[in-house]
Amino acid sequence: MKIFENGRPSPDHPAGRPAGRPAAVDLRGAALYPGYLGADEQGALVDDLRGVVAAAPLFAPVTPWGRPMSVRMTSAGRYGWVTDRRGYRYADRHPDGGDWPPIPDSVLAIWRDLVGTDRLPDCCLVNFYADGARMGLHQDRDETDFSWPVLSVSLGDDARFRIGGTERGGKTASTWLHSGDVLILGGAARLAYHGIDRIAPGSSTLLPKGGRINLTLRVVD
Ligand SMILES: O=C(O)CCC(=O)C(=O)O
Ligand SMILES: [Mn+2]
Repeated sequence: MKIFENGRPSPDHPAGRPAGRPAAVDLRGAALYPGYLGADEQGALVDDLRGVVAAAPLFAPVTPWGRPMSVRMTSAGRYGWVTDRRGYRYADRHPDGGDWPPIPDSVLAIWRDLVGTDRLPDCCLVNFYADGARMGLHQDRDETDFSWPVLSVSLGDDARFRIGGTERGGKTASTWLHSGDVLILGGAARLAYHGIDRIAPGSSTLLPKGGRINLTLRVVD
């Protein structure tokens, strides 16, 4: 069943009407669920992510052109997304050689709720934004099947999210993502250019030392 029709979640799909949750707002074809996760759910996710980071430590990625990225990252799942001089890719091991830990059930529950149970994500990319970190406009296009959406979860400090169309250099729109917001890039927006301009330090108390965590769930192959 299609998740999106005309750029909006289909009313026949769970993503169109999550039970007892806020409805989606259309953000240039992406579906934004403001305040999707309550405070307790956000706290439980952070606890589970501590376990992920203990098993697969955050690392400092470098672009294929040798530029350090300002976020630190790790992954959970069958694959992790990595970048270094060899390029952007999914890898079945952490750069240190260890296994990626499983995706916590608290994270998978969000996917089940909004995308369904036909297929679960293979990768949960974890990005950590300290003060000053950002992410340039890019497409998520290292996956095999773009009919599966990318589901993104924001935790901690607010972030200025920018989204354009499927061509580089087109018009963009931006909005603040807050802790607990969930965003789905699917349908016509699956290959939309998007990025994070900046975070707002101190805007959330969820993470004791501040900063922002973003999770993106992806079906890889
Ligand atoms: O931090 C975000 O909200 C977006 C992250 C992102 O686009 C990515 O990891 O590909
Ligand atoms: Mn992305």
